[in-house]
Amino acid sequence: MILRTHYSGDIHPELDGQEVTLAGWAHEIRDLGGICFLVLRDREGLAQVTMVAKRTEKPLLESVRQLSRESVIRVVGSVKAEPKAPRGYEIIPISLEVLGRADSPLPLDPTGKVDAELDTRLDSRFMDIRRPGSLAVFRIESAVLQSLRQTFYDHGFLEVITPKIVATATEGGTALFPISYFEREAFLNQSPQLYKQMLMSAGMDRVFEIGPIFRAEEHDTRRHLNEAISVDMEMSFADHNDVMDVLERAMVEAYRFVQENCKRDLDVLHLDLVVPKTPFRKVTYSEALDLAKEAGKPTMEWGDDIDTETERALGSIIGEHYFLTDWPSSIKPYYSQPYEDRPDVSKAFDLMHPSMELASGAQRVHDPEQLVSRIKDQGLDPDGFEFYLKAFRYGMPPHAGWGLGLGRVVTTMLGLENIRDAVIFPRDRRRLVP
Ligand code: AMO
Repeated sequence: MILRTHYSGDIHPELDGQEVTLAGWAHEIRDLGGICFLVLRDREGLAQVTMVAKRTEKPLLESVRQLSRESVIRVVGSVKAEPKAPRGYEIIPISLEVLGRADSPLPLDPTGKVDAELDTRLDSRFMDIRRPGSLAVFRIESAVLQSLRQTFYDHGFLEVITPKIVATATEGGTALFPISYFEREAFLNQSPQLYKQMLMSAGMDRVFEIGPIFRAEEHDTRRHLNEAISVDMEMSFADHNDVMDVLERAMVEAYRFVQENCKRDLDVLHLDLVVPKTPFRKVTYSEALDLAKEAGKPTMEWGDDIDTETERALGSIIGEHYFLTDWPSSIKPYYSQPYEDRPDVSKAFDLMHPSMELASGAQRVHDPEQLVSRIKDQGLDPDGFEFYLKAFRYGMPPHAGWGLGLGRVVTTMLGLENIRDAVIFPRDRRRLVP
């Protein structure tokens, strides 16, 4: 049996006189002697429960007076239109039941009135998410996921789930988490890269996956975590430009969806969301180096990976979402396809927000011999990739794809300081609980 008839947000003054049952947390108790206010909070907001001492049964009034803040309660009462109350109504209680008592003192102030350090908030994340500002972020994240999935379905993609316990690395240069897998060595996957490509050989044509990726990097930055959620896609009979189009569409649709469906959450965050302008500018790697030089950041040479400082300089020059294209083949993974007439440049791209990278992608090498030689060129052993290479030898279509970091999308969309604010239970070098 569902223990409520309404969320606080479903009630309005026109329900005057109707009996309702609310369930939630005792957000605030204000006892003024002659009158006592209990504010009940649920996911959809706050409801004021009003008790005039003279007109309220003693045991009911006593149970409210003894209630500890943040206890879980269920209130049966009647709606009374009251222009002075928040949302224009109050609840005159008939009965109150305590379903879960809260200890005091609380580890954190859930009203959001008292600021707390990020670490303190993360230590008691369950309590932190009771704060409207934190909840709003995760409601918006849910909307972003809903919108991304819808964009994929609208473009004929199938949702897939691939293994997270794997035998090999996929991305050069990023460290792996080893795990003990019976008598063998295994790892947590860095990316669904090899699997989504194999599904192109399987004829699934267009697939997407939203799931965790694990990177054993020791950096402690505002945009890296050791476990991140990657939104991955792979598309057959398509090139890098086609998948950039899907990425641009997915991003813009996500902004629009949040703008239309998360008004209350955006208000809580005092945000006026602006949908990025399209088409996103395409800046080649070489142009980016020139722009950086003009901006007084001449430290990079062609073939170097773009460092954080240059990335920031580019972000402030360009000032909006952009694609960084045509990367040197030597610094993009072996699976990225070099241009036929310029093998030192690859059909790889990143999607950039002015403050950080959001996604990487490429047209892929689909010729097995070329793939083996690219794997060797990058100092890797093709034997370790046999299960993957096999899928290329029996009819692999041309294909392209990308991976987009969900935490970074939400962080940049909402202007958050730290990716940890956009991840419910973040994992970093220091944090393994909660
Ligand atoms: P890449 O390694 O660039 O590409 O990862 C894709 C996107 O995932 C996000 N991301 C992270 N977010 C937070 N913390 C991290 N440690 C972290 N690492 C990655 C970023 C990044 O842009 N296989 C390719 C994708 C492809 O080509 O399809 C890949 O994994 O937003």
